[in-house]
Amino acid sequence: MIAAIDVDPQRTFTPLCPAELPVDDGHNIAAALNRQAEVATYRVLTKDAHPANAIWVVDSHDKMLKPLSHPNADLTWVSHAVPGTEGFETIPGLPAVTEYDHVIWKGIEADLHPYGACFHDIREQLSTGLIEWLKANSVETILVGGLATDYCVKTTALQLKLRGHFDVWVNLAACRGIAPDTTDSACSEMQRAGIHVIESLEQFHP
Ligand code: VGL
Repeated sequence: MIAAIDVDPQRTFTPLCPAELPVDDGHNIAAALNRQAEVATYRVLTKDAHPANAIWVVDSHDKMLKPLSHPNADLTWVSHAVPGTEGFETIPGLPAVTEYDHVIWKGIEADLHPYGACFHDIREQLSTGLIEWLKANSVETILVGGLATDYCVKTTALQLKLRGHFDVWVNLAACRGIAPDTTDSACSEMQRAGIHVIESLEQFHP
């Protein structure tokens, strides 16, 4: 079986929420995500779901990306993806959340800031159940898209490959990255791990 995973396609990571973590053009991936879901049996949604008072929150963008010495929060970020706010909602053009086969919320506790959707913690001890759900549904091949390529997409794809041992395809047409240099190195890192990084769905040959 094939699963398509929409990684954090939330308004917080788009120019629709400039005070949060806007990724250039992040609001324009819905069509590509919908197309990749058409070739899959299952469609999964993952969402960042953070409390506003999380321990890694700073009050301005220039205080971001500072290292933290906490086992489960490596960097500072401005508040983002708080349930009940616009930033938490999915981008326009995606199906209603109830149309997905499975939905994962991550980073719910104030002292957690995971990037990957397979574990609640960056030490990868506390499963979100995503790998288990995919295996229980006989999924072997996974198409990944979402936001952002260089953080949550990369980490989710690596976890699916290295911890889940799935055949993983990252569809760049359905992703946008925060910065060009970290996006390029994310693609290399994923390829080194045996993940297929493809420009568009035309290159998907499972
Ligand atoms: C993300 C930075 C901080 C992401 C999440 O979804 O890629 N990036 N939190």
